[in-house]
Amino acid sequence: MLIIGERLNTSRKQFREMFENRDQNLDAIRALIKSQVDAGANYLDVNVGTRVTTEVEDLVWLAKFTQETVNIPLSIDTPNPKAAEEALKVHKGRPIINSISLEEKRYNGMISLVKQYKAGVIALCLDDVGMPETVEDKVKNAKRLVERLNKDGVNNEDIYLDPLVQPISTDTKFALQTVEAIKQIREMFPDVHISCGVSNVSYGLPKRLFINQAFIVMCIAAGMDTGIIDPNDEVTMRNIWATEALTDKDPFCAQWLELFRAGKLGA
Ligand code: THG
Repeated sequence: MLIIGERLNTSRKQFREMFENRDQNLDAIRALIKSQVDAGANYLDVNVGTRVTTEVEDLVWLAKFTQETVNIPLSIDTPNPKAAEEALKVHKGRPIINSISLEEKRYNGMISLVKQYKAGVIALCLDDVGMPETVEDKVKNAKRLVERLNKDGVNNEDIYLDPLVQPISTDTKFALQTVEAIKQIREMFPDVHISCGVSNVSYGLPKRLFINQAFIVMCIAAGMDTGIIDPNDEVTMRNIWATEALTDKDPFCAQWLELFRAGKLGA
């Protein structure tokens, strides 16, 4: 599974406070970056969306600082093509642009960047009509996205379809609908990536982590291969590895055995 670390996001109180006084918190921010990579993140998501008036310069700062600290690429998380463009200018390696959608303005603003930087792109199953309300809508939007991106020269291996995880505190059918959408999208497109912001599912509930830890198992079993998650949660990571072994994604259980030998499965 491709792990995108979610913790560099100013919608999280802890990071927002660090970021507001970043000159006094460089060591703490560095530690937050490094700990995610040490825990197994392959990409780090960078999101300063709450900083509306300074988003462009703040995203550039965070992208630069992160890549001076660790040697992995970023998931550049913004709906704003200008912010994405400036962050891409300072980015090293193969970025993921998070995200494009079927919203006309967003699609047109982002697609030229995807092509110019040969980036991976997270594609939200969303159009100008709004959030998809049914499994059928999610899958229909996924199909439209793949067709349109292919037509614009983007290969399936660079597309990360995001069926959009909504909180079960709003409607307890939401988790199952996402899982069903993942299943159907996986059947339709065996070689496209499917990515979810798993932690969204528990928004508004206490003890969110327990819900996230269970949900990620369901998503992987349905065919998700990329997750925007908290890699510093050991149970989440263990659940990912265990589910990969259980779903034939870990030939000969070699990864599981290697993690055991390296002492990464705990006591
Ligand atoms: N799809 C895509 N991108 C995304 C999302 C998605 N980016 C943002 C988000 N959803 C994924 N990232 C997060 C980051 C943090 C939390 C949830 C999703 C989160 N964090 C705190 C926590 O750990 O409990 C909340 C409390 C706090 O610290 O303030 O909930 O779906 N493409």
